[in-house]
Amino acid sequence: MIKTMARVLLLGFFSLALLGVFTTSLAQDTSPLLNSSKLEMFVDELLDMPQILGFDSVYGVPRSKSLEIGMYSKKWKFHRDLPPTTVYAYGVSKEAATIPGPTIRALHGIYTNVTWKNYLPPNHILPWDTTITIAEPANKIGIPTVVHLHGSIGEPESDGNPKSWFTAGFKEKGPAWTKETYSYNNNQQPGNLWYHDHAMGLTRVNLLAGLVGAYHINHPELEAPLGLPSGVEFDRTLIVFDRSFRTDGSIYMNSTGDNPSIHPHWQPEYFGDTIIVNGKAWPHMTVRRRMYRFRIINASNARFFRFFFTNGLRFIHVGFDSAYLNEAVTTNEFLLGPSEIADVVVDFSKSKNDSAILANDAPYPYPTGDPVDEENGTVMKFIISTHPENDMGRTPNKLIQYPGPNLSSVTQTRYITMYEYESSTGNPTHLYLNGISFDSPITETPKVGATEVWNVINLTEDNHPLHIHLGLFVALDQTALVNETEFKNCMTKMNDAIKCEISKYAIGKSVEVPAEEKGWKNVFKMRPGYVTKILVKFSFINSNESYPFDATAKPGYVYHCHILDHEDNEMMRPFKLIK
Ligand SMILES: [Cu+2]
Repeated sequence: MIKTMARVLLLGFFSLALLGVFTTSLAQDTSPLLNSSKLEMFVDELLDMPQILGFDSVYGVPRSKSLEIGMYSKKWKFHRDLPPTTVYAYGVSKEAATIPGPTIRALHGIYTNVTWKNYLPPNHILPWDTTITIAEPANKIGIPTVVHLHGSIGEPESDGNPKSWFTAGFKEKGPAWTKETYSYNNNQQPGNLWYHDHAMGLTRVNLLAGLVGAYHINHPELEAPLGLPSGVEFDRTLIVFDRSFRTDGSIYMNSTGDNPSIHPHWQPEYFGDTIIVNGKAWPHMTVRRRMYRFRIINASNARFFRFFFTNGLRFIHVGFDSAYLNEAVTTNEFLLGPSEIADVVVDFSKSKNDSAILANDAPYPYPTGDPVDEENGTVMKFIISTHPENDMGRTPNKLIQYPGPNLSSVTQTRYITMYEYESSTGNPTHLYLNGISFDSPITETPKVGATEVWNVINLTEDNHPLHIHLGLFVALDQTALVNETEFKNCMTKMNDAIKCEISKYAIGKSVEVPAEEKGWKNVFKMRPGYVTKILVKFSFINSNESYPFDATAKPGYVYHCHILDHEDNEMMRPFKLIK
């Protein structure tokens, strides 16, 4: 809701730039803002990121593999007409590093070990705000980083705890530091994951700088019979995010903050006016008149996308986040919050035209913010071959069957309340889960193997995509609060949903979970003014095996809002598994 103010500031800055107050010859941080409408759309071709296998083959037998992936500062061209941008990129070498990073293709049941190496310079390209809790090297030199594999069911030591950060050469380490080489067991269900930075209080700037990449866990015996479009040509990963730039190509982040007397740099939500897919602004892709599979990752800080095709092409959903759906679901549009992953099949043979634009109409902030415009409402263009094809691809109705949510196995019910706090001027100062900071003692201690119900009460005005590490969950229902102000007043005083008689208030309108989001997820979009009931499982969904690691080990796990600006300003809590 603070968006409007940010925009006023931004426009003010831009008009100053037009008046010639700033020129490109000045230092990078004073170059004028780029008006993104000056960039021609669809001039760059969609990139396919480099692929790295997460396993070796010895005489045809798969074996675990050890990878070394670095984080490098380098120049990246986001658009033909934009000067090269300084970014931070993942790659096996500086030359090979890309935005997004390489796609890692792991094999179900085969370990992938990754040594994530920080080669970043002493100082960040974007401003830090030391008034929020951040990873801070003792001598203030070096950029703290730590990699989280989003969607992974893995050991705590390799989970990328926000306080397990390290700087270049592992010189400085955070208080929850574990080890140099992370180990991913890949025993979970096949599906889509992504890796990204997770350093305390710096996640938003480290991702804005480019530290994101895709990771798939493949299970050929289960997936091949589905007959989905496959191979590098027809199975594509699209990593989508928004960015703003200055005319010199540098990434622009409002560095004055909305509440500068409290937080000189932090702002409640970052929004960019240029939409980037696989490292290119509004790219185009030439496709054949047949089916393609797209694994679409929303790697934005705060932007929700409601995707649709301008020519009416539809999406056949086969998975969401890190798991296949039981059955395919066809939609004309769908909403993808920050960090969510849609796995869809698009049949271009159904197109009546020879091009299709993938568009977005989600207001920002979601759901009550500004409407999109031409720039942030356009994602990319598909140019469809006119030659008819005999496409043998299909999308079966039945996909992979996992046991559904079993309420009778629930051993614990928790209430998780989302709060936003404002300054006297009405600007957000910070956000908390359950009214307590990240460093407050742990309150959530699920048992290994347990099934729990979490009732997530959103007392803010924004939709928050809640992400739980390790666990998978099913969204059961979404019920509006009645007399929300009365309930909120009680919660502000008591911070206890039971004492505030939640059952008297959670009786409003019930909103059905969208069909494509009814499967097992690791993120769910929590509606403002609603209680969302989720069933969380701290075990595999694809087998009855127990975790092949000690889930109770240090440094534990976290759950948080995946709007990175919220996560960085304390909308995140640790949790620890117990035996
Ligand atoms: Cu949030």
